[in-house]
Amino acid sequence: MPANLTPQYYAAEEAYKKARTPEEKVEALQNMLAVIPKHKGTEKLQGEIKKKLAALRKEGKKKKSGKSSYNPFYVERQGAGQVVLVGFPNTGKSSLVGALTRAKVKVADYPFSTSLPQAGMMPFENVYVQLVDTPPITEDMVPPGLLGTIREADALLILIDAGADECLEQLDFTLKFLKEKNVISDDLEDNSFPCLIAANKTDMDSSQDNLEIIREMYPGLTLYKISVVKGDLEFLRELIYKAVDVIRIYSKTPGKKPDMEKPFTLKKGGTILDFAEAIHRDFPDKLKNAFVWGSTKFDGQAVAKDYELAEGDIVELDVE
Ligand SMILES: Nc1nc2c(ncn2[C@@H]2O[C@H](COP(=O)(O)OP(=O)(O)O)[C@@H](O)[C@H]2O)c(=O)[nH]1
Ligand SMILES: [Mg+2]
Repeated sequence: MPANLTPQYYAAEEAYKKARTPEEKVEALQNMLAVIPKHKGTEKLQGEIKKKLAALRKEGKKKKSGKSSYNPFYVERQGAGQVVLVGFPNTGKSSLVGALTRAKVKVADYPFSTSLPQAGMMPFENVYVQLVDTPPITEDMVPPGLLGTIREADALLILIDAGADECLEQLDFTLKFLKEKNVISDDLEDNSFPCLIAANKTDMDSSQDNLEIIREMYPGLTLYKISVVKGDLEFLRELIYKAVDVIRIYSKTPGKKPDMEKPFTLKKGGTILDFAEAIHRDFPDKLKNAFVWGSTKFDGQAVAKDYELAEGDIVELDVE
């Protein structure tokens, strides 16, 4: 798919090339991410930019040992992917993160009880997805720093309160904000940045009427109805896992059975080289041969380094 990059993007890329200090580079890369058109054709490029950002941050952290530039809105990625929750006060973000993970989040019936992002790991089958609870947004205030957290995510989960009178306004504003900041594109379905939208508190009586209004105003919008209080959240767990868009790859040591319990996860489209790097950063250079069970025609077939892996593949790497 063509990337169809815009002049704004090329300008941002130019600024990156000119950047000298790590800080300038981080800023330039963030800018590139902000203006890059969000669709399937640029997915790979977006991934590369995120990788560079992560590497720079790692470097920065090592040098400063976390002293001067600690950013509480930066949440280090863990597990198969990172999904950031976004929503108004009291929509149930913390409750949901608490229900899906073992994180000790603060749930309260007063607004702004969450002041900084907080991560928890959500189990799904044999992998974990990182969920990030966040401080709320409102028409009057979006916490400074939150946009950075949002941009770093692999996917977003927008939460609205189906029991609240201003349920529709919550959805309107949240989408408007994310579109204005170029996080999501107008066509929600055609987004390289998966964005789930869920309406919580459907156990409340008022929720039916509120959701009916949303259906009228947003025909065709995929809105998942949940109630953290009632539970039944398994389907959401799966949707969240699917949103991070990864494949699971199982590693096999020569002469041994593969480890089917702890898969490595790669972004969809990941290759043998990406897998090698996921195991150890020296591996890509040391890699001699690779064999695949699963997506290949034959079991244990030798493949090239740019071979694109598929969900469930078992891979044996032969390194120097
Ligand atoms: N009725 C109902 N109340 C809920 C539900 N989920 C959360 N709450 C309540 O809504 C309030 C705000 O929840 P919280 O998770 O702190 O919201 P946050 O501000 O978005 O993090 C708390 O009193 C929760 O107990 C739900 O599904 N139904
Ligand atoms: Mg909260």
